[in-house]
Amino acid sequence: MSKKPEGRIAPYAHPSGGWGALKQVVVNLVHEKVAGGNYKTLLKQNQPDGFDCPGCAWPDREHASTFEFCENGVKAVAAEATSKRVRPAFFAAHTVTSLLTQSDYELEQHGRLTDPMVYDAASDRYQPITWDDAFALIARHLKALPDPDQAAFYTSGRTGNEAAFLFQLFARMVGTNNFPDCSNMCHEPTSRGLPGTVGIGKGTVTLDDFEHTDTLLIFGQNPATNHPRMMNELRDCARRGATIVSINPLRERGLERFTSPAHALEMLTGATTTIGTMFVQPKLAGDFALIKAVAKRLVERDDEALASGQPSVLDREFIARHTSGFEAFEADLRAESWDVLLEESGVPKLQIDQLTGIFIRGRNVISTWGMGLTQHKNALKTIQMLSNLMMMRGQIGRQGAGLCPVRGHSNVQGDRTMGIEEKPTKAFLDRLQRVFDFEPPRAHGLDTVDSIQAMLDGRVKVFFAMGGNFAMATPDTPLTFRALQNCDLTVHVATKLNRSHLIMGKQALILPTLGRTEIDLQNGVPQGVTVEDSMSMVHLSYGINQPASANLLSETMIVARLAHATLGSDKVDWLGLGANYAEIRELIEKVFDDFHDFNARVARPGGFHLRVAAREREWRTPSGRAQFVPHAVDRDTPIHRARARHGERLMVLMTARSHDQYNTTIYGLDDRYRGVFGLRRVVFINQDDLALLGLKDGEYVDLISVWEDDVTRRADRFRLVQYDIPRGCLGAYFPETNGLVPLHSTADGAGTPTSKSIPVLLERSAEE
Ligand SMILES: Nc1nc2c(c(=O)[nH]1)N[C@H]1C(S)=C(S)[C@@H](COP(=O)(O)OP(=O)(O)OC[C@H]3O[C@@H](n4cnc5c(=O)[nH]c(N)nc54)[C@H](O)[C@@H]3O)O[C@H]1N2
Ligand SMILES: Nc1nc2c(c(=O)[nH]1)N[C@H]1C(S)=C(S)[C@@H](COP(=O)(O)OP(=O)(O)OC[C@H]3O[C@@H](n4cnc5c(=O)[nH]c(N)nc54)[C@H](O)[C@@H]3O)O[C@H]1N2
Ligand SMILES: [Mo]
Repeated sequence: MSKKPEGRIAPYAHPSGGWGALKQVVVNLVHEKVAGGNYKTLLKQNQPDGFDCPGCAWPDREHASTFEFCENGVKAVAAEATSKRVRPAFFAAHTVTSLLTQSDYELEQHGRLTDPMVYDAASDRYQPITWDDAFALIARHLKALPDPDQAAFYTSGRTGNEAAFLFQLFARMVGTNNFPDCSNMCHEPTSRGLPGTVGIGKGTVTLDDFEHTDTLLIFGQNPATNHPRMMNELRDCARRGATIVSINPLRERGLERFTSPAHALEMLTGATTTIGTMFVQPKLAGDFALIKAVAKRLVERDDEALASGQPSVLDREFIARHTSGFEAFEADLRAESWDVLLEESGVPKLQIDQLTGIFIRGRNVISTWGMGLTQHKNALKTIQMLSNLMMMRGQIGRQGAGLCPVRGHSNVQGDRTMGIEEKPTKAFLDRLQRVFDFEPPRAHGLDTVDSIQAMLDGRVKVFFAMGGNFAMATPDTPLTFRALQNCDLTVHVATKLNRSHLIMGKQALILPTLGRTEIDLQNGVPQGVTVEDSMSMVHLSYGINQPASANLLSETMIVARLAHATLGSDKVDWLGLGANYAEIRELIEKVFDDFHDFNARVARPGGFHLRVAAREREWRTPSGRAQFVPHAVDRDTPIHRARARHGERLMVLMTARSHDQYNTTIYGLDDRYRGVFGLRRVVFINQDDLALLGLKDGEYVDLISVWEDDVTRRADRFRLVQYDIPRGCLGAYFPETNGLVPLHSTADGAGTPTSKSIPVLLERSAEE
C-alpha cells in the first residue's frame, strides 16, 4: 500500500438539513470573517426589500416573509461578504507564475478584488490600471478586429437582467452573436429540447403547483446540496402524502430524510420527514431508455385496461385536443424492443412496472430535472422523451402538474430571456433593429465549445467574460488553457480571483465588480437589478452591504462605459442608462412585449410571473399543438464503441458537485451527505467493479479517458470509494476531472459537454 490515505470516509447517518446545516453556517461566517460581523445580511436574503440570493435559481415564496434558511445560500452570501481583500499590493507581491501553483481553493480564499488590473508581461505581474485606460484598451482591440466575429462575449448566470441586456446590445452593435454562456454547459438541452415539444424552453410550473401535486419525479438532481430551499417544498409535499421518486444512479442521502432548519420545532425535537418514497438507479445516461420504457409500459397497460373494459390510462382527450404526432410516437413505442430498453436503462423490469404504476396513480405529476439529464450525448432527446411521457397523461398545463427543469445560477434563465443567446430568432433581431436603429448581425454565433475551438484556430482573438471561471468550468482543460492563451486580449469581470484570470491572452485585464449583496449607488441613488428565477418569476434585488472597495463598478456600469468607449453614444445614451437602471428597464419593455409596465410590475413585492404559454396549454409550435417526438435508442455512441474495444473494464464517469462547492468555487473539502470528509480526489465505484478490476476500496487510481482522437486525457491519484452506484458507472467531482471531457464530446442538438458521460479506464496509481 502507498502512504496512509488522507481524508475520511464515513457514511452519513443523519437527515439532511437539521443541525448539521446550521453548524456549517456558523463555521462559514467565522471563516469568512464576514465584514463588520454583519450577519444581518443573511436575514435580508430573499426578502422583499433585500437581495436575491446569489446561490441558486430556486424561487422563493412571495420573496418570503419568513427567513428561509439555506446553508448553501449562506455560504454564497458569506463568500461575497468576506472581509478579505485582494489589493494591488497582493498582485505586486505575487507573480502570475507563482499564483498558478496555488489551488483553486486557495485562489478564491484571498478574498474580494478591489481594483482594475492589467497584466504586465515583463514583470509577470498584474498592475493597477485606471478604469478609463482599461476601457480604452478593450475598445482599441475591438475596433482593430478585421471582423467583429473575432470577439466572444461570455456570461455566467449571476449577471442581472439590466447588465445582460446592455451586454448583448453592445456586442451586437459591435457586430457579433458570439455569446458563449454557462447555460451552454448546463440546461441548454432543456432550452433547445422543450420548444420542439411544448413550444417554449422553460418550465411550466410555479411554486403553487407544488402545493397541489401528489407525485414528484426527480430526475438527476441533488437538491439537498444544490437547491436546499427546494427541500422545504419536498418536505411539505411528503407530509401531505405525496409520492416522491428519485431517479438517480446515486441514492443521494440528502433525499432520504430531512429536518427543516426553517422550522424551529423540527429542529428542537429532531423530527425528520422521509422524503424519497422510491429510488430508481439507472445507469449513467440510462434515463432515456428508462423513460421510453415507462412510456411503452403505459401503452401496454392501456391495452390491458381497454381489453378488460376499464377506462383508458392515457389522457385521450388531451392527446386529441392538444397534441400532434401521437400515432407515430405510439407505433415507435410498440416497435421498441424490451431487451434493448432494459439493457440500456439498467433498470429491472419490475421497477419499471412499479414506476409506471406510480405514474398512472399520480393525479398531478411534476417532473423535475437537473444536470443528471442534461450533461449527456442523448440529453436533448431524454428531455423530449420526458415531455412525451408527461403528455401521454395530460400532465402539462394544469394545476399541480408539469415540467420543472431546475436551473443553476440565480439569473441564468433571465440572461437568456434578455438575449444572451448565440442563436437569436429573427423576430428578436428585427425588434432590436427597430428599437435601436442599427443592423444587428444575422449569422448565428459561437457557443462555449465552439468558442474554444475558434480560439484554438485563431478565429477568436478577444475574449470578454462577464463573470464565471471559463478556464475551469469548461471541458478539456489543457486545450482550453491553450485556447485562452492564444487570444490577443482576455478580460474578466469578477468578484474574486480565480484561475481564469491567470490563463491569459497576450494582454489581459481583471475588472472587479460589485456583488449582488452590495449597495449599488449611481449618482447617489441606490439601484436595484432584476432577476428571473427557474419558475419565470421576475423580481427586484437591492444590495445592502457596503461595497468591498470604493473602486468597484457595477456590471451594468462596466458595460455602459465600455460601450461608450467603443461605440460612442450617438445611438444609445450608454452612460445615462448606466446611471439609471429604470431607464434600461424601459428599453427592455420596448424589446420584449412580456415585460410591459416593467418598472411598475417589478416594484410590487415578489415581482411578477412571465407568462409561459405552455402552462396555459397554448402551444407555440409550428403545428400549434404540443408535439410528440419519437426517438430511437442510440446503440452506437462513443461509449458503446469504447466498450466494444475495452470490454467490461470500460467505465463511464459522471462529474458532479460536492456539498462544499459552488461550481468552480471550492468552499471546503467535505461532501457531508455522501460521507466524504477532507478530500476531493475520490472516485465512487461499485463493489463488483472493484472485484472485476482487482482493486480495493481506499486504493488510488489514475483515470484515463477513452476517446476517438489521439489526445491523452488523464487525471491522476483519486482514492477509490466503494459506493452504492450501478456497475460500470463511476462518480467524481468537477472541476478536477474536467480535463477528461473531450471538447467535442457534446449533447446532440445542444452542444453541452457530456460531463456526466465520460468513458474512462482506471489504472492503479504509481506508489508515491
Ligand atoms: N451549493 C451549490 N448549489 C448550486 C451549485 C453548486 O455548485 N453548489 N451549482 C448551481 C448550478 S450552476 C447548477 S446547474 C445546479 C446543479 O444542480 P444538480 O443538477 O443537482 O447538479 P450535479 O451535482 O452536477 O448533479 C446532479 C445529480 O445528477 C446525478 N446524475 C449524474 N448522472 C446521472 C444520470 O445519468 N442520470 C440521472 N438520473 N442522474 C444522474 C448525480 O448523481 C447527482 O445527484 O446547482 C446550482 N446550485
Ligand atoms: N465537469 C463538469 N463541468 C461543469 C459542470 C459539471 O457538472 N461537470 N457544470 C457546468 C455548469 S452547470 C455550469 S453553470 C458551469 C459554471 O461555469 P461558470 O459560471 O463560468 O463558473 P462559476 O464557478 O459559477 O464562476 C465562479 C466565479 O464567478 C465570479 N463571480 C461570482 N459572483 C460574481 C458576480 O456577481 N459578478 C461577476 N462578474 N462575477 C462573479 C467569481 O470571480 C467566481 O470565481 O460549469 C459547468 N462545468
Ligand atoms: Mo449550471
